[in-house]
Amino acid sequence: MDRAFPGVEKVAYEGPESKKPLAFKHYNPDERVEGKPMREHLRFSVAYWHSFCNGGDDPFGTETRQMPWADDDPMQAARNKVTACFELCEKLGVQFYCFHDRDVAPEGDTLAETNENLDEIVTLLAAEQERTGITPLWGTANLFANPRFMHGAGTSPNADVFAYAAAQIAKAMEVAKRLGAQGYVFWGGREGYKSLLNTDMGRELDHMARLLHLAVEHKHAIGFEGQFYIEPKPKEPTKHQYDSDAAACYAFLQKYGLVEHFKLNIESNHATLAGHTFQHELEYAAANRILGSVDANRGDLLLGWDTDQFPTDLYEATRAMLTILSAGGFTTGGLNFDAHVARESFEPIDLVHAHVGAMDAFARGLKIAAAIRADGALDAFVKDRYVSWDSGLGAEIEAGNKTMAELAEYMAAKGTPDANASGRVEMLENIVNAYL
Ligand code: XLS
Ligand code: NI
Ligand code: NI
Repeated sequence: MDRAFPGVEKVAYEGPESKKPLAFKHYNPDERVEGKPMREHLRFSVAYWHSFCNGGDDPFGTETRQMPWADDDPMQAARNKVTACFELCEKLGVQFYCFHDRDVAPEGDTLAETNENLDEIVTLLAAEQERTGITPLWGTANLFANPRFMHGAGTSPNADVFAYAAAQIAKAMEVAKRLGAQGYVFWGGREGYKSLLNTDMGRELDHMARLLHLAVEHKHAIGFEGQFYIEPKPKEPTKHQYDSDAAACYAFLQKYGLVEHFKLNIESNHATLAGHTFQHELEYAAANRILGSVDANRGDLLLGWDTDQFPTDLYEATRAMLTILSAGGFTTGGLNFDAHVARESFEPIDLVHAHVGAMDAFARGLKIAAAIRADGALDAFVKDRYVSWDSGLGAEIEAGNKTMAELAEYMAAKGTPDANASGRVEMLENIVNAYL
């Protein structure tokens, strides 16, 4: 195959003054922020499915994208996608990629044939990894596209489909191990319902938990050391998905004794579909110590579906990086661009523009967030807001040293509480704007 992105050079950092479209104005991989190079903070990843599989079709029209890696023979197309993916990652200077089993290799007539196809392509991926040093941020199994998963995978009423899903996860996890993936994602694409009239919700949730327990056991059995993540999403394709948001995932993990084995992969567009902001989901995960990784994209608040646009909103990127930095940054996780180009952006070079802009947006968000933190512009205010809890009565309550009767007695004697202080919402918004 000819090179997938002809004429595109390795994208270089040129600084904020550069007017060159395919240059980084802010992402300078070696520049240190809070004591660590930007590349280690951001840990960018290319999403195989959107970049190399999604041709731009929608319910009203067919594929538009020019995909030089396409071929009538699906296995040849799969081979071509491998080189295209590594060419893109190298030209962008991205260290990671993410994929579903079915993104990289087509299904055969039987599970055995399917696994053979996968093994052939994984050998090519391993060789490209060896050549470039690029590795998977995470792998996953596609348990939603094939019609066999019409009723769900782990939550299917058909036990054989559950078994098929288990077989697919086992294989995908072995592939993740072989390729040295840093993690493995569970996104419950069809783990939900269309109608409660035909659904035994309690039983489905128990089955989902069983599948995840089996995955944990298998992980230990094969010695895969990557981090497990659940990716919350409330709807689409189903009417309701059980992993609807970070709080629902956390409740599920706690109920079934799975918390220690999982973190969350928070996706920006899924947060807004759940009626939350991206930062809310990140904060909730961080507050409960289950923030693991991020699918960095952007929705359209006027539309009610997962538009998966490339993230270019500086406010959003800044807010996200504030939470990620204060949570201590990524360890196994990173920023995976779970995003596709617009249907009308059909040339291969559009994919490069899209990634360059998204990487720059997060680099800028990182620098702005670090500057806000360096000045203590928000932290000091927040800390001070809770000062009544640092000593005296507040500290006693926090320590569990006061009964409700004692508090009633205290307030009866005092009569009225100490005066409240202003929340200064607008002042804080103005402070953040001053850094942008
Ligand atoms: C779909 C999800 C999916 C996961 C991986 O909405 O974002 O792409 O990231 O299965
Ligand atoms: Ni995603
Ligand atoms: Ni999504």
